[in-house]
Amino acid sequence: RPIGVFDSGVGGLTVLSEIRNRLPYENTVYFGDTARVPYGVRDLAEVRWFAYEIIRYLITLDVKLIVIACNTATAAALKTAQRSFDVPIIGVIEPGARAAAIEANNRRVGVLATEATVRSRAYAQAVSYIDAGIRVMEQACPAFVPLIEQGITEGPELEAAARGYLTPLMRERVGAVILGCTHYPLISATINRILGPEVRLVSSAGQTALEVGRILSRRGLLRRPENKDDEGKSAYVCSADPGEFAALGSRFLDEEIR
Ligand code: DGN
Repeated sequence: RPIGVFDSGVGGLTVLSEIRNRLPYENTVYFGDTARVPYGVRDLAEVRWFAYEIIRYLITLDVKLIVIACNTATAAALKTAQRSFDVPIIGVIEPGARAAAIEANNRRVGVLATEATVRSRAYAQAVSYIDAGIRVMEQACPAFVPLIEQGITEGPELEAAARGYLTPLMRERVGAVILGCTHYPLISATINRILGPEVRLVSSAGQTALEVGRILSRRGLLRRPENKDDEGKSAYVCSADPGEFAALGSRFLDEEIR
Protein backbone atom coordinates (compact mmCIF):
# COMPACT_ATOMS: atom_id res chain seq x y z
CA ARG A 1 0.00 0.00 0.00
CA PRO A 2 1.34 3.45 -0.89
CA ILE A 3 1.87 6.55 1.25
CA GLY A 4 -0.44 9.33 0.03
CA VAL A 5 1.04 12.83 -0.08
CA PHE A 6 -0.81 15.95 -1.15
CA ASP A 7 -0.34 19.68 -1.56
CA SER A 8 -1.96 22.68 -3.22
CA GLY A 9 0.40 22.22 -6.16
CA VAL A 10 4.03 21.29 -6.67
CA GLY A 11 5.44 22.61 -3.37
CA GLY A 12 4.75 19.40 -1.45
CA LEU A 13 7.20 17.64 -3.74
CA THR A 14 9.93 19.00 -1.44
CA VAL A 15 8.31 16.88 1.31
CA LEU A 16 7.93 13.89 -1.02
CA SER A 17 11.59 14.19 -1.97
CA GLU A 18 12.64 13.99 1.70
CA ILE A 19 10.31 10.98 2.25
CA ARG A 20 11.80 9.16 -0.74
CA ASN A 21 15.36 9.89 0.34
CA ARG A 22 14.76 8.54 3.81
CA LEU A 23 12.34 5.71 2.92
CA PRO A 24 13.41 4.58 -0.57
CA TYR A 25 11.48 1.28 -0.44
CA GLU A 26 8.08 2.90 0.07
CA ASN A 27 5.54 3.31 -2.75
CA THR A 28 4.07 6.80 -2.90
CA VAL A 29 1.21 8.58 -4.64
CA TYR A 30 1.33 12.36 -4.82
CA PHE A 31 -1.65 14.60 -5.52
CA GLY A 32 -1.07 18.25 -6.50
CA ASP A 33 -4.17 20.43 -6.58
CA THR A 34 -2.78 22.60 -9.37
CA ALA A 35 -6.25 23.68 -10.54
CA ARG A 36 -6.83 25.48 -7.25
CA VAL A 37 -3.34 26.63 -6.22
CA PRO A 38 -2.49 28.81 -4.32
CA TYR A 39 -4.07 27.85 -1.02
CA GLY A 40 -1.98 30.38 0.90
CA VAL A 41 -4.26 33.33 0.13
CA ARG A 42 -7.62 31.53 0.61
CA ASP A 43 -10.06 31.28 3.45
CA LEU A 44 -9.11 28.44 5.85
CA ALA A 45 -12.64 26.89 5.69
CA GLU A 46 -12.36 26.64 1.90
CA VAL A 47 -8.92 25.01 2.15
CA ARG A 48 -10.34 22.50 4.66
CA TRP A 49 -13.04 21.57 2.14
CA PHE A 50 -10.41 20.98 -0.57
CA ALA A 51 -8.28 18.91 1.81
CA TYR A 52 -11.20 16.64 2.70
CA GLU A 53 -11.97 16.03 -0.98
CA ILE A 54 -8.36 15.02 -1.62
CA ILE A 55 -8.18 12.81 1.48
CA ARG A 56 -11.32 10.94 0.34
CA TYR A 57 -9.75 10.49 -3.09
CA LEU A 58 -6.47 9.16 -1.64
CA ILE A 59 -8.41 6.71 0.56
CA THR A 60 -9.94 5.22 -2.64
CA LEU A 61 -6.33 4.45 -3.66
CA ASP A 62 -5.90 2.40 -0.45
CA VAL A 63 -3.13 4.52 1.04
CA LYS A 64 -1.72 3.39 4.41
CA LEU A 65 -0.84 6.90 5.64
CA ILE A 66 -1.61 10.40 4.41
CA VAL A 67 0.81 13.31 4.61
CA ILE A 68 -0.70 16.78 4.25
CA ALA A 69 2.44 18.18 2.63
CA CYS A 70 1.18 21.75 2.66
CA ASN A 71 1.49 24.09 5.61
CA THR A 72 -1.67 26.00 4.74
CA ALA A 73 -3.77 22.81 4.39
CA THR A 74 -2.25 21.41 7.59
CA ALA A 75 -3.22 24.59 9.44
CA ALA A 76 -6.74 24.43 8.00
CA ALA A 77 -7.59 20.73 8.16
CA LEU A 78 -5.21 18.46 10.11
CA LYS A 79 -6.88 18.43 13.53
CA THR A 80 -10.43 17.78 12.29
CA ALA A 81 -9.29 15.36 9.55
CA GLN A 82 -7.49 13.19 12.13
CA ARG A 83 -10.79 12.82 13.96
CA SER A 84 -12.89 12.29 10.81
CA PHE A 85 -10.92 9.57 8.98
CA ASP A 86 -9.59 6.16 10.07
CA VAL A 87 -6.36 6.31 8.06
CA PRO A 88 -3.41 7.89 9.95
CA ILE A 89 -2.88 11.49 8.81
CA ILE A 90 0.06 13.73 9.59
CA GLY A 91 0.87 17.32 8.69
CA VAL A 92 4.01 19.38 8.26
CA ILE A 93 3.57 21.84 11.12
CA GLU A 94 4.08 19.81 14.30
CA PRO A 95 7.31 18.08 13.19
CA GLY A 96 8.87 21.45 12.27
CA ALA A 97 7.65 23.08 15.49
CA ARG A 98 9.11 20.26 17.60
CA ALA A 99 12.53 20.47 15.94
CA ALA A 100 12.63 24.28 16.29
CA ALA A 101 11.74 24.07 19.98
CA ILE A 102 14.82 21.89 20.47
CA GLU A 103 17.13 23.91 18.20
CA ALA A 104 16.37 27.37 19.64
CA ASN A 105 18.53 27.41 22.79
CA ASN A 106 17.44 30.98 23.54
CA ARG A 107 13.74 30.03 23.31
CA ARG A 108 12.97 32.49 20.52
CA VAL A 109 11.65 30.94 17.31
CA GLY A 110 10.86 32.65 14.00
CA VAL A 111 8.43 31.23 11.43
CA LEU A 112 8.36 32.08 7.72
CA ALA A 113 5.07 31.08 6.04
CA THR A 114 2.19 32.12 3.78
CA GLU A 115 -0.37 34.66 4.92
CA ALA A 116 -3.01 31.97 5.61
CA THR A 117 -0.64 29.89 7.74
CA VAL A 118 0.39 32.94 9.77
CA ARG A 119 -3.26 33.96 10.17
CA SER A 120 -4.09 30.49 11.56
CA ARG A 121 -1.38 30.83 14.29
CA ALA A 122 -0.88 27.07 13.88
CA TYR A 123 2.92 27.20 14.33
CA ALA A 124 2.69 29.39 17.43
CA GLN A 125 0.17 26.97 18.93
CA ALA A 126 2.21 23.89 18.03
CA VAL A 127 5.36 25.37 19.61
CA SER A 128 3.49 26.46 22.76
CA TYR A 129 2.11 22.91 23.26
CA ILE A 130 5.73 21.75 23.36
CA ASP A 131 7.09 24.60 25.51
CA ALA A 132 4.79 27.44 26.51
CA GLY A 133 7.82 29.57 27.45
CA ILE A 134 9.10 29.84 23.85
CA ARG A 135 8.45 33.13 22.10
CA VAL A 136 7.26 32.64 18.50
CA MET A 137 7.47 35.38 15.88
CA GLU A 138 5.59 34.63 12.67
CA GLN A 139 6.35 36.41 9.42
CA ALA A 140 4.15 36.15 6.31
CA CYS A 141 6.25 36.16 3.12
CA PRO A 142 3.79 36.68 0.23
CA ALA A 143 6.51 37.48 -2.34
CA PHE A 144 8.35 34.15 -1.98
CA VAL A 145 5.95 31.64 -3.61
CA PRO A 146 5.46 33.63 -6.86
CA LEU A 147 9.23 34.23 -7.17
CA ILE A 148 10.12 30.59 -6.55
CA GLU A 149 7.47 29.36 -9.02
CA GLN A 150 9.01 31.67 -11.65
CA GLY A 151 12.32 29.90 -11.00
CA ILE A 152 13.86 32.83 -9.10
CA THR A 153 15.66 31.09 -6.24
CA GLU A 154 18.60 33.51 -5.92
CA GLY A 155 19.65 37.00 -7.01
CA PRO A 156 18.92 40.60 -6.02
CA GLU A 157 15.10 40.48 -6.21
CA LEU A 158 14.86 37.47 -3.90
CA GLU A 159 17.60 38.85 -1.65
CA ALA A 160 15.71 42.15 -1.18
CA ALA A 161 12.43 40.38 -0.35
CA ALA A 162 14.19 38.02 2.06
CA ARG A 163 16.00 40.86 3.86
CA GLY A 164 12.68 42.64 4.32
CA TYR A 165 11.07 39.57 5.90
CA LEU A 166 14.06 38.49 7.98
CA THR A 167 15.10 41.84 9.45
CA PRO A 168 12.27 41.92 12.08
CA LEU A 169 13.10 38.34 13.13
CA MET A 170 16.81 39.13 13.41
CA ARG A 171 16.02 42.23 15.46
CA GLU A 172 14.21 39.88 17.90
CA ARG A 173 17.36 37.69 17.95
CA VAL A 174 15.57 34.42 17.11
CA GLY A 175 17.64 31.28 17.72
CA ALA A 176 15.88 29.13 15.09
CA VAL A 177 13.77 29.85 12.03
CA ILE A 178 11.21 27.40 10.62
CA LEU A 179 10.74 27.21 6.85
CA GLY A 180 6.96 26.99 7.26
CA CYS A 181 6.01 26.71 3.60
CA THR A 182 6.68 23.91 1.14
CA HIS A 183 8.48 26.21 -1.31
CA TYR A 184 11.06 27.69 1.02
CA PRO A 185 13.60 24.82 1.07
CA LEU A 186 14.44 25.95 -2.49
CA ILE A 187 15.68 29.29 -1.16
CA SER A 188 17.28 28.04 2.05
CA ALA A 189 20.79 29.07 0.86
CA THR A 190 19.77 32.73 0.60
CA ILE A 191 17.88 32.66 3.91
CA ASN A 192 20.79 30.94 5.64
CA ARG A 193 23.27 33.49 4.34
CA ILE A 194 21.20 36.45 5.58
CA LEU A 195 20.51 34.90 9.00
CA GLY A 196 24.13 33.89 9.56
CA PRO A 197 25.55 30.71 11.07
CA GLU A 198 24.30 31.19 14.64
CA VAL A 199 20.59 30.93 13.66
CA ARG A 200 19.40 27.36 13.04
CA LEU A 201 17.20 26.80 9.99
CA VAL A 202 14.55 24.08 10.42
CA SER A 203 12.93 22.47 7.39
CA SER A 204 9.43 21.21 8.08
CA ALA A 205 9.82 18.93 5.03
CA GLY A 206 12.79 17.02 6.44
CA GLN A 207 11.28 16.73 9.91
CA THR A 208 7.98 15.45 8.47
CA ALA A 209 9.78 12.72 6.54
CA LEU A 210 11.40 11.54 9.80
CA GLU A 211 7.96 11.46 11.42
CA VAL A 212 6.55 9.35 8.54
CA GLY A 213 9.30 6.78 9.15
CA ARG A 214 8.63 6.73 12.90
CA ILE A 215 4.85 6.22 12.49
CA LEU A 216 5.17 3.47 9.86
CA SER A 217 7.75 1.66 11.93
CA ARG A 218 5.72 1.95 15.16
CA ARG A 219 2.62 0.56 13.41
CA GLY A 220 4.52 -2.20 11.58
CA LEU A 221 3.60 -0.66 8.22
CA LEU A 222 7.05 -0.21 6.65
CA ARG A 223 7.26 -1.91 3.25
CA ARG A 224 9.60 -4.89 3.17
CA PRO A 225 11.63 -4.91 -0.08
CA GLU A 226 12.33 -8.21 -1.89
CA ASN A 227 15.98 -7.16 -2.27
CA LYS A 228 18.03 -3.99 -1.97
CA ASP A 229 17.24 -2.91 -5.56
CA ASP A 230 13.49 -3.21 -5.02
CA GLU A 231 12.87 0.53 -4.68
CA GLY A 232 9.37 1.93 -4.22
CA LYS A 233 7.36 3.38 -7.11
CA SER A 234 5.99 6.91 -7.27
CA ALA A 235 2.78 7.98 -8.99
CA TYR A 236 1.66 11.57 -9.59
CA VAL A 237 -1.83 12.98 -10.01
CA CYS A 238 -2.81 16.63 -10.44
CA SER A 239 -6.02 18.55 -11.01
CA ALA A 240 -4.84 20.73 -13.95
CA ASP A 241 -2.46 20.33 -16.90
CA PRO A 242 -0.15 17.33 -16.29
CA GLY A 243 2.57 18.72 -18.60
CA GLU A 244 2.85 21.92 -16.59
CA PHE A 245 2.83 19.95 -13.35
CA ALA A 246 5.67 17.73 -14.59
CA ALA A 247 7.75 20.67 -15.85
CA LEU A 248 7.47 22.80 -12.69
CA GLY A 249 7.40 19.82 -10.34
CA SER A 250 10.70 18.39 -11.59
CA ARG A 251 12.47 21.42 -10.09
CA PHE A 252 10.90 20.83 -6.68
CA LEU A 253 11.58 17.11 -6.72
CA ASP A 254 15.03 17.55 -8.26
CA GLU A 255 14.26 14.73 -10.67
CA GLU A 256 12.29 14.34 -13.91
CA ILE A 257 8.58 13.56 -13.47
CA ARG A 258 6.97 11.50 -16.22
N1 DGN B 1 1.96 24.64 -0.24
C1 DGN B 1 1.69 25.93 0.36
C2 DGN B 1 2.17 25.95 1.80
O1 DGN B 1 3.03 25.16 2.21
O2 DGN B 1 1.69 26.79 2.56
C3 DGN B 1 2.37 27.06 -0.39
C4 DGN B 1 1.78 27.27 -1.77
C5 DGN B 1 0.48 27.98 -1.72
O3 DGN B 1 -0.56 27.35 -1.79
N2 DGN B 1 0.48 29.25 -1.57
